[in-house]
Formats: sequence, structure tokens, C-alpha cells
Amino acid sequence: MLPNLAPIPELYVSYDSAQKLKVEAADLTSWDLTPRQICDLELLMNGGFNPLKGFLSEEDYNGVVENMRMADGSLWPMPITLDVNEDFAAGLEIGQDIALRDQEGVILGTMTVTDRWEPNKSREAEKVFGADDIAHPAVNYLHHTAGKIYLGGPVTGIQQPVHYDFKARRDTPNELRAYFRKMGWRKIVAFQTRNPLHRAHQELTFRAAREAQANLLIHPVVGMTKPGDVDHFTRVRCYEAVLDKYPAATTAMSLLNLAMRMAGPREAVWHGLIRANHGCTHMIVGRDHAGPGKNSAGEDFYGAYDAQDLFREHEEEIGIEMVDFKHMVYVQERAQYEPNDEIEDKDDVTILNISGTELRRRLAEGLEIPEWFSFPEVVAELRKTKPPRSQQGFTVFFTGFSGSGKSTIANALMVKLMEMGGRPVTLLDGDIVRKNLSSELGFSKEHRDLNIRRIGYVASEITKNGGIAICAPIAPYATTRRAVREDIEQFGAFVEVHVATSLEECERRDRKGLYKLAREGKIKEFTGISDPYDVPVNPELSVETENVDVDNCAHQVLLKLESMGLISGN
Ligand code: PPS
Repeated sequence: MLPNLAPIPELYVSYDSAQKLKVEAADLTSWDLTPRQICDLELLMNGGFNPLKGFLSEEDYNGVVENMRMADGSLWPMPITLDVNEDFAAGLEIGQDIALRDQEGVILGTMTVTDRWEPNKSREAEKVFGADDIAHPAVNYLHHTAGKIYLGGPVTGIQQPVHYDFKARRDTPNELRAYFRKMGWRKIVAFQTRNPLHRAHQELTFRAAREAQANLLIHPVVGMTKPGDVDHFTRVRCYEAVLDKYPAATTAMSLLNLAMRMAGPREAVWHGLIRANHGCTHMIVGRDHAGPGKNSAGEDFYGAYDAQDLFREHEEEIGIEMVDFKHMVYVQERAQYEPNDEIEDKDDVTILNISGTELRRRLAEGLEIPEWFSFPEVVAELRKTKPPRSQQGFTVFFTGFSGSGKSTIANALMVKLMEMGGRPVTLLDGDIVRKNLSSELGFSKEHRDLNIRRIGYVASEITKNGGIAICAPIAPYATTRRAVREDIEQFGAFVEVHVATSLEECERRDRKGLYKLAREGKIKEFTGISDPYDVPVNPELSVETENVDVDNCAHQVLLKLESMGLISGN
């Protein structure tokens, strides 16, 4: 398969028209794009999502969800939709143009709204992601982050989203096509990745390219990847180090601002279409391509080879050849990497391998990572951003009824951690937060959620910057606690501690006299009395406070932190 490297259609208007349109668009109703929508819009506008001409119409959406096809029959596996809230949608008329702005308010493009509908999200989850299970990050996003209403319509591109990082490493499909033309590359194998590359990856990608007699494009995703992944700044520095290890002029690297959905088989087909748009002829698809991990029953969402099977089925239409991802292992006696299934003398040699989990453990605990496994430059980068757990930031999040003892234990814990030293400790106690951060809020569900999300935000910033945040709100709703956990776990550990004092005991203590008032109906929406409390199902720790003194409760938390490697034992 040789590439047609002619330019592909983009949705941008000419420079002059863009200047004019930008002025006109300032008067339009505007939608502030979410980070995911910005990624989608960039690839719509620059042709990365060719043949899409805008966010999907309802008819195209239905076809894509049901059988991976647009209304005109073309193959497209992923719904690219503009999700908005009900209020915004209600204020629009069909046929109206809206301005699409980035988070700083810059107008990136306009869209003519041709369609507005309320999608069946459960159906979308089942058909696109294989299960309506929020353990899947994209299903969780669909239900908890995406707006209720979808808008569809053609997009007119004004300008690319602005990127301040790694500008020179980002290319549109047409820029890559031009580069391949200039270099005379006729066969190009793309390697999609969201992880740092180690020696095995370097070996397998180079081998894949050699076997296809092709050049190699390392095409990492820097938009949105799986929650918990190594941040893209670190990864790009790692990729740059690995790039030097390939023979000169055989390999290029370009960053792709894609928001992944972790949709396994459908995602593989989507990745193929995107790479074809970028001028590639081949793509490496491995075991469990773009896999989201385990479902809520602890099983894999997709079979290990489902992605390869679906890709193969549609290979011709995708317009790109699939290259199998070989499982490379290190053979100690021969001091080299070899494909596992090609080693004939397995019983006579020593095969070395370090799994992803083992690597994370070694990094977390500051243990040795051998040179046969990774390049020293890569390990050094990873260590810089991921110091051992005992030096990273983390959050301890107490939850429990009013009067359960959260604040008292949190205060004791703070003092003990300060006594140990090493990292700054910040206490975000329920009452303190309500005084300083959330003074205008009451106790409706909406206000409580806002309060907890604010606490989560501050704690995530503290965690990101290497401090210890101790939070002690009631935080009665499981979904909000989960959202905060997700925000924080991007940067460090989230340790949920359920202060499991029973409601009867809290009411008996009634230290602030609030339960009495709540029983008398003088305080409304009181947690446990007239407002619900979702008991944590799987907290890192649950502490009983009845007949146990505060010191002991705080000590239990310290022991937990120690067992998680967050504080060192001496
Ligand atoms: S929440 O639900 O997490 O936002 O609550 P939080 O910010 O932790 O605030 C809880 C403290 O506010 C007092 N208070 C109430 N609690 C629950 N329900 C109602 N309606 C209410 N009204 C006032 C109460 O003293 C809580 O203090 P703590 O520290 O938990 O005892």
C-alpha cells in the first residue's frame, strides 16, 4: 500500500477570511469548549478526523453508535459530539451559528447548529465501549462529565488551538504529509503510544518498520490519555531521548493532540483512520490496544486480540496495513531483545522481563531499574517527575457524619505529620473551608458538591506540588468523592478514611447541638437526619471512634500511610 501524500481537506478558511470571521464571530452566542472538545475540534479542523466536516449530526451519530458508519456509509467508529448542558442547548435555534472558544476565550471556529438531541448515553456506552460500566473511563466521562444534550453541525475553522509546549513537535496531517513527501518516505509505520518508551518498545518498533521495509513515525498521544498515565511533558522528554537511539533518518516523532477514549477495538480502527489521514501506510496494533483495564467485576473489558480482529476486518477501508506488535523479551545469555514467540531454546536461556506494574513499583520505591530494561535518560526523566512515594504529595480524605470525630482525628494526624517533617501539611477542615472558601454555600446537593469539588481542587494542587493535604468534610455523596479521587489520583495517592462513628453515637454526642435542631426541623437537609449519606464502599481505611481515643485513630491512619509507602517507617 503506497500512500497518496496529496494534501487532505481541512476545515480552515483562508487567513484573510479567518480575520474577518473572527470579528463577526465575536457577536455570536459562544460555547466554551471543554479540554476534550478542544482536542476533538483540533483534529476536525486540521483533517485528522477526515471525512468528518463537523461535530456529528444525530443521523450520523446513530449510525456511528449502531454500526460504526456515518449516514453516507463511510466507516467511522467513534462519536465525535459536542456535548453541552440543557440551559445552553435550550437557548439555541436550529440553523444558528455559534462561536467555539477555548478556555481563555479565544475563538477557534464556528459551528452551524443543524442538530440538537438528547442521546441515550447508556446505549452509547453499550455499543461504543462494550458496557455501561463507569469503571470504563470513557463511560464515566459520558455519564459524569459530558453534558446532557448533543449539538451537531458543520464547523468552520478559524485558528488552531494554541499550544505553548513542544510547538515544533506538533504537526497537522498535511504538515506530516509534506514532510514525508520531502523526505521521499513512501511507506510509513505509525506507532501509537501513551506510555514512555523503553528498550523493548524501541526494539519492536524498529523491527516492525524493518519488516515492512518502511520508515517509522513515533506518534504519541499528548491530548487526553488514561487517567493516571505519566504526564505528557515527562513522556515527550523521554521520547526525545529514545529518538536518538534509532538509526539516523529512519524515524520521526510527532505529537498527536488526540483525546483518547480507551475504547479498545473501536479505538484501534479510529487510530488507523487518523494515521491514514496523517499519511501513514502501516500501524502497529498490539495486544489489548487502547485497553481501559478491568471492569467493575474485575474482568477485562475486551479480549486481548479484539482490537486486532476488528482492525483486520476493516483494514482495506481504513486504508492502512496492520503490523502485529511483537512481545519482546530480553534474553540474558545473548544480551538482546527477541520476540518471545520466536525463541526456540526457551528452556536453555534466561528470559528477563519487567511488567508495567513492577516498573511502577520500582519507581515508587526508588529501586534499581536495570539498563537492559530502559535507557538511563528515560529512567532519569521518570525519576525526576515520579520521586519515590515517600517523597510524593498525597491527600488524606476523611469522610463521616457531623460530629463523627473527623476534625479531631485530622488535627491529630496533621500534628504527627508535621512532627515527622519533610513535606508541607495543609488541613482543609469542613468548617475552615466553609468559612474561607465556600462562605456563600449552603447544604443543598448542588452546594455540597461544589464545596467538595473546591476542596478536591485545592487538595489536588497541593498533592501535585508535593504537599500533604488533609481534608475533613462530611462529603456525603459517593459520586462526588469519586470525582475528587480521580482529580487527585492524577498527581498522587488519595487515601479515603471513613470515620465510621454511627449516627446514633454522633447524635448522642451532639457536640454542636445541631442534631437536636435538625430533629426539630430547625435545620433542613441535615446529613443523616434529613439528607442522605452514602457509606464508603471501599475506603482505604475505616476507623471506629467508639471506645478508641483520638491518638489511636490518628495512629491507625499513620500505619495505613506507612503500609502504602507514603511515609517512611523510620
Ligand atoms: S459537606 O456536606 O461535606 O459539604 O459538609 P461540610 O462542609 O463538611 O460541613 C459540615 C459542617 O456544617 C455544619 N452543618 C451541617 N452539616 C450537615 N448538614 C447540614 N444541613 C448542616 N448545616 C450545618 C455541621 O456542623 C458540619 O460540621 P462537622 O465538622 O462535620 O461536624
